[in-house]
Parts: sequence; structure tokens; C-alpha cells
Amino acid sequence: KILVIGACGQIGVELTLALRKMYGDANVIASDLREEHELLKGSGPYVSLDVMNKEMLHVLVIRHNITQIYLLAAILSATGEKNPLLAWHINMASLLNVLDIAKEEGIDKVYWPSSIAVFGPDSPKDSTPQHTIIEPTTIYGISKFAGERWCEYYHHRYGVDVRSLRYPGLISYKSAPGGGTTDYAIEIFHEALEEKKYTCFLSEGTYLPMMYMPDAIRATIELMEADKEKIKVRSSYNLGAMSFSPKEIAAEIKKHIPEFTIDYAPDYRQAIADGWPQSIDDEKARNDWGWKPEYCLEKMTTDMLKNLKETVQ
Ligand code: VAH
Repeated sequence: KILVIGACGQIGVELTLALRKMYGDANVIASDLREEHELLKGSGPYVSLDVMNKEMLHVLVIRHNITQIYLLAAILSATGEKNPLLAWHINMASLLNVLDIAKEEGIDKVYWPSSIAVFGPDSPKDSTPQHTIIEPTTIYGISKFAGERWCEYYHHRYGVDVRSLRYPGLISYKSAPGGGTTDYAIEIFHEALEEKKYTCFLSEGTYLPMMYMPDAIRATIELMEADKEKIKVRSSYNLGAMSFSPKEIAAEIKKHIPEFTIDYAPDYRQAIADGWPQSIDDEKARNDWGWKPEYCLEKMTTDMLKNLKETVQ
């Protein structure tokens, strides 16, 4: 049985639905602190779980015969800067609870997402390599980098098969994002449809690595399905698809909504974005387990607007 922790979040909802399609609804238990997300209702078992409660998590793992755990619960970059110690505590304690229970119960596989946020201002900006200077300047980035070290430690020391991806900014329409710096690239679609205008909290030239959610979900499943010996990186794999700036995504949206206009009012999230890479070298993921993205900016924009029009009306 698979347990998804943080199943009501931006990634969790779509990952839960994809896993249920692959393994059968009853075999994927969704859990979150929040109440069950609309899109999950009726699609399989749901339990309320606070991942910070190690005993509760341990009982749940035993009672439901859990053999795989996907840990998606975390405080993201923008929210993390508002309450650094809480973000550090939640992001680290949740991971350590899962890793330690996985070791004790012999869980087959664990998935835990990292982020391009582990890189900082001193990392190379273009085609940021898998192995390079890593000096994160946000608490979110620090917790993800520390988490990567713990994943590698539990793998080499105790043999836990934990796997991880450094996601770029993820764009999706099914479930709301949770306090990220890249969330402008989701808000812009909703505002373009509803208001025909958007005030962006990043400057027009802020070029960031991004990915459409269908690509991110497929990458996660392909990584988890790969034979163990193919997984050479046990910290977290760089993962790339595309890069764009607010100016570029606004121009792409204007092709569909000509009257759309954008203006810019950078806030505290600008400094976070300025410390991140502009593009990612994911050569290792491509070589080790065959990663290949399918969505570019044009294809994503068309798909986002088509799907949001259906849900917004
Ligand atoms: C954030 N969406 O903005 C997340 C992600 C690379 C960005 O880690 O914090």
C-alpha cells in the first residue's frame, strides 16, 4: 500500500490521482492535515494525519501495511521566510519521521521532493550542474539541502531506498499552490482569464526554471519505477523542462487573450528568485533513468488556458 503525505497540496492531489490510476484506488492512502480535497473525494481512502506526530504516523504505517511513502508536506520558500524556525522545524522533522519509520519498518521506497531552491546566488546561474556550489539563502532552500543530506545518509547507512527530485517551479490548474515564489506563473493564468490583467510580484526579466505539472508527475513516477541500480544520485536529481520570465509568459498568454496586460510590483519574493538558477543541467536524470520533458511554454499555456476556461466558467 502507498501512503501520500500532504495529498491535498499542489503536487499531492495530482500525484495521488496518478498513483491511484496506476496501482488501484484502494492501494493509495491519501493523508493531509487539511480536510480531503474535492478532487480526491470518492477516489480512494483518506486519513487525517499530522506528519509531525511520529507515533501516529508509525501506527498508520503498520495498520495499513504501507510499503511506499510519498512525503509532499512542506513549507515553501515565500511562506518559509515569514516564519523561518517553524519552516525549518516542519520541513526537517517531517522528513526525519518518515526516514526513521522507513528504516524501522523496512519500507520498500520513499519519495521526498527537493527543489532548485537548494542553489543560491553563488551557484552557476546557467545550466546549473548536479554537483556545484550549494549555498541556499532561504530557509526553504536550507531545509531542502539538509534534507538531501539526510536522504543520502539514510540510504548509505541503513539502505533506505529514498529517491528525490529537485523540482523547478511547478505550474498546474488542479490544486492551488502553497506559498511559493514561482506561484506568479499560476496566478497569471487565473488573472488573465478573470481580470484580463495581472500585477506580477517579480520583475519582468526574472528568468526561472519551470515545469508543467504533468511533466513533474511523470518524472516522479518514472524515477520511482526505475530499477534501484539505475539511481546513482541519492541526494536529489536536478530536473529541468523549460525556463521563462514573466515577460515571456505574458507574451505567450497574449497570443490567446490579446487584451491581456501585465504590470510589475516586485516584493520580497524578488530577492528569493534572484538567488535561484536561471536554467538547470539535468543530464544525470536523462542518463541514469531516461528523463525527457514533454511540455514547453507554448504547449503548457495552451493546455492551462483550455483547462482553466472549463473550470472557471
Ligand atoms: C517555491 N514552488 O516557489 C516552490 C519551488 C523552485 C520553486 O521550490 O518555493
